[in-house]
Amino acid sequence: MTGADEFFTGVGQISYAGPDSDDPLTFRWYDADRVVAGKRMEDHLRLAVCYWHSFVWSGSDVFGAGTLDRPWNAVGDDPLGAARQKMAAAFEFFAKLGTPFFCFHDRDIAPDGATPAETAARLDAMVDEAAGHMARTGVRLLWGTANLFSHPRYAAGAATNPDPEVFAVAAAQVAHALEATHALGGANYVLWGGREGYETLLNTDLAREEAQLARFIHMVVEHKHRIGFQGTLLIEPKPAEPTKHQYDHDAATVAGFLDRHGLAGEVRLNLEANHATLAGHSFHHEVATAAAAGLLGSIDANRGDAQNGWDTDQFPNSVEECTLALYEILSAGGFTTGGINFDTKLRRQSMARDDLFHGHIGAIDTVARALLAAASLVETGELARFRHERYAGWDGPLGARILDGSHTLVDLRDRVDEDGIDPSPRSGRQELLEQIVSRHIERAR
Ligand code: XUL
Ligand code: CO
Repeated sequence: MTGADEFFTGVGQISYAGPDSDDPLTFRWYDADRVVAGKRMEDHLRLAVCYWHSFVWSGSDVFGAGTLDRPWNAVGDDPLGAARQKMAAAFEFFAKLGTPFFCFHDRDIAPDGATPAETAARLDAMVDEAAGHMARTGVRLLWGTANLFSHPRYAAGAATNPDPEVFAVAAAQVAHALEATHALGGANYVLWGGREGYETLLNTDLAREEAQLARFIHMVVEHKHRIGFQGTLLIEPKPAEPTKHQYDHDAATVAGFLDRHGLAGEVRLNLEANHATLAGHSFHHEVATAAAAGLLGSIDANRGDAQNGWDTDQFPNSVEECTLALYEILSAGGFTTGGINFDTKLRRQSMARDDLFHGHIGAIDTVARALLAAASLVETGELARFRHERYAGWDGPLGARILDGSHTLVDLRDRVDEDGIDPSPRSGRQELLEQIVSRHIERAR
């Protein structure tokens, strides 16, 4: 792409140049075609760029106006023309970066119209536009979603709103966004409960709101099957922000919700690193919890700021944090429909257009290096072997009889008395295991 319609002038195709490269516009670790543990790096990581932070956000915050150089955001009196311009910029970026996927909210790609019919027509027009760009560039859709949190009607939630008419509008919006995702061959559809929560319990009926949310998700499941969408439905947990309390608090909370409402098997999880830390967990904890519950779906990679208590959505830069998450993902068999979406935004002072490249390249190299370390941890089996041996007693006759229900408390009392069972504590070896992880990170090449 050259000429007047090129937005990222001065940046060409980003390519792999190896760990010794000093050029910030090259990959040092991400080598898409390199085979790691039996699969191409690109197919393991399934990287996606998010539309909203990268192309919609102007750099505004609660204290000030937009700062970022984003010429495609100049709307003028032609909102659909501006949306097309923004999409051209987005696909130029995806193609130059070489990431195989992108993710979007309905309102990211098509602005609200004056009437529901105009809003729907705009989305349809922009879905057609996206299909053209996707065919031209080969970029695919990791997931689509609906923005059920920006419009004032959703101030008190969408599905959990006290007004059933708001529920109805949200349902109509999700039906359309799911169809748009299906039309674009999306691999997943995400439900992030933006304002499904409360500001104060004084005006909130928790039991009703949970029942409404469950009904909503059932309707989405039903619509998915009706239209033949083959992708995975994913709920994205977050504990708070924008609401004081969000119902999809963390992986364990959503797992309980899905079980209570007969939704297990229909919905999995999209886990975001910064949401994990806001919930008081490590990202490792959230990924391992989802894997243990069989709910691993996809990842929103980013990082928070240890000194700030809000969702800063910074680009990930900790190889260790990403190695631990990827270790759990690889141990669970790797991504199926999921992948790694960079739900990341620049700092407000990173105003230049090419800063978008710097942020993404650094993040991509971080997860690529983490993949090498995680794959080598899986391959040598050091952690798995230790864990296996730690629980070996449960594969013996005593453990088996406890778990299969044949031993009662009284049986166990008798056995302890008669056999003189007197176990001695064994080391959990945490520091040794931490050394193993460090060694694999240091040697990953
Ligand atoms: C908000 C967030 C969203 C979802 C999609 O914290 O992570 O961008 O990923 O709605
Ligand atoms: Co997210």
